Amino acid sequence: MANSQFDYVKSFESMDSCLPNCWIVVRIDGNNFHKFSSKHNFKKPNDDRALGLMTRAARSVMELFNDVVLSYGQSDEYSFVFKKGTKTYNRRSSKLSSVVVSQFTSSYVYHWKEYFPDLQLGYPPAFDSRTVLYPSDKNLRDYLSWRQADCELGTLSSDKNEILFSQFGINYNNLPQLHRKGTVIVRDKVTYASRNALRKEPDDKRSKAQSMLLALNIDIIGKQFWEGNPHILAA
Ligand code: DGT
Ligand code: MG
Ligand code: MG
Ligand code: MG
Ligand code: MG
Repeated sequence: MANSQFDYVKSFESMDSCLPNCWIVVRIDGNNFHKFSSKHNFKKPNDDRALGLMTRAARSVMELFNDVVLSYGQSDEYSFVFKKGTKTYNRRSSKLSSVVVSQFTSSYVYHWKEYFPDLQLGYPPAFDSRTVLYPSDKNLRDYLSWRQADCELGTLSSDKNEILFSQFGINYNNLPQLHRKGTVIVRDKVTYASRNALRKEPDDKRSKAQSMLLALNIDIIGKQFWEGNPHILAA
């Protein structure tokens, strides 16, 4: 073989498979969105167009990866939870985090015009990503609680609250749930195929097994959400 004398360099690539039987979370976060949000005049502290675009990009990731059982987003970040037993890319950490963030970023740019019809994208945005493993359901729930508490804290933080009170006279308790709770996307048990059958519509290009995606602005810290959706942790 012509290349055999060079083949050995392949062994320098490190194997980075995620530990078996752990929840795999890939979190993406806007790179220097302090600058990006002011360059594009995002409304402070929450811009509904920007949040909508983030959720649109997250949906695109969940359409690509059926093994993502839940995603949670707020501000310039989104976390994607792969089921414990996922075999996607042989659980290779860098492959998972890089394809997730690449799909997310291209989708963010691709759909920009739908959310900002009157504003041209000023420069190409970037997102970072990391893979984190959580061995127990409690660890995973605590992780997601941490992110949602960060959302509430961020919206509540003294200077932002000051702005809200002094400039707009609005109370935190009256803010939309989107701003207070962030967005959780889950898969409904109704699949596209069965919905289409119900509506007597032909199947579209989406895979028959693919479930409907529901974006919710609700509390995921308390047990109500988890008890109402036991299939998520059972995945
Ligand atoms: P990083 O992540 O270390 O590259 O730096 P940043 O600047 O992205 O910092 P980060 O991720 O800790 O904080 C998110 C920034 O994005 C923060 O400056 C506020 C801004 N941002 C996110 N969502 C909105 C929004 O809806 N409206 C406005 N005005 N700003 C937002
Ligand atoms: Mg950061
Ligand atoms: Mg950021
Ligand atoms: Mg952030
Ligand atoms: Mg290749």
